[in-house]
Amino acid sequence: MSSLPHARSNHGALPRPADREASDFARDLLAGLSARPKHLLPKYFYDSVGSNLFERITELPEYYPTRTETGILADKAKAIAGFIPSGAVLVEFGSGSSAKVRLLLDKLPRLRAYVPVDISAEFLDEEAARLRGEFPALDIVPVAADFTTGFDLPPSLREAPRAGFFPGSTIGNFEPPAARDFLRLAARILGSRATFVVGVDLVKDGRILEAAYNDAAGVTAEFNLNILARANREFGASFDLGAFEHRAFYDAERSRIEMHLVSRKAQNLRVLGRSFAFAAGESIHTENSYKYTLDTFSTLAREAGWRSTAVFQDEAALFSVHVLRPETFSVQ
Ligand code: SAH
Ligand code: AVI
Repeated sequence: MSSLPHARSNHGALPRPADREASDFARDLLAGLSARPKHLLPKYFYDSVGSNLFERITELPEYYPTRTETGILADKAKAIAGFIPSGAVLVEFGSGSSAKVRLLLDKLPRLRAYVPVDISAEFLDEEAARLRGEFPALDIVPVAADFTTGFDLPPSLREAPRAGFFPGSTIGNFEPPAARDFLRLAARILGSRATFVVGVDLVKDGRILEAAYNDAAGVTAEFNLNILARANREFGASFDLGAFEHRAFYDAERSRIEMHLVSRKAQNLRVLGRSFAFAAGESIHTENSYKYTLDTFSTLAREAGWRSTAVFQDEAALFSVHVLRPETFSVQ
């Protein structure tokens, strides 16, 4: 596993995560715009602007996942917390505003530490500072990292038992093979006696799904377009945001929402010294959001070495929260 620096005050030879992130974005942007079909990785939505836009999405009436998962966690917090041993380090993958973990923290007074991991470094720091104000006795150790590449826990925390939290159905933004790879990596990070709590959005009527990704207020469109706005901000790219249209639709066969940015006209653009041609109607595929059933997710987890030991869902079966344990876990 490669290791990433945890501190953002790194004055040594290694690039700071923010610098590394910017150069990864440049490389992947050029590769994605050169590919056919054009595509970008959804992790690049999340600079500070993107993280704030995502927070607005979570409040939209059409975007049921956040309030539904929050409802499940609020109802089942005690039962879920019961799987996490006292003295554990709780690692959250893609923590964003750390809103949902508060429900678990309230029930876990004896945690060794909370480690929010997120690629959106500035937003992560702000949210960690806010959380410290609310949980002054808790050791909060933010790690700015890409959770797909692995990271080390600070040495002082390496001996404690570990639990993972991965809410929001961010697992759905991976292709299924990449989701398996991520789950295997999480197993290595969390160890053989881990508990891993994963929020997974469920397959449902396509109309509910399409409404969730095509909100009337246009916030999801702004979130999608932010990936181009970010390239303009960071690299002086020349994307005219008005010349691209947000499109999101459900592919029932693949059980996924696809998000695209569709060029409204034929256009040529310069990005980092290179020129890219777009035909009218040509799209950049920016995100997939896979939806699972309880069984398809349990199977995926099993293929990555995890067993779903408990699963909770809301009454309308919109969303699920799985409690995973390593297949080899045995109660001692
Ligand atoms: N967990 C929150 C936020 C979900 S949004 C919730 O349930 O509401 C997805 C979060 O994952 C964002 O905060 C984003 O910055 C982070 N993220 C996305 N890809 C990532 C990656 N590869 N590595 C680390 N963080 C990532
Ligand atoms: C973070 N992730 C699970 C969100 C999702 O629903 O796939 C991102 C998102 N994209 C559009 N709206 C929200």
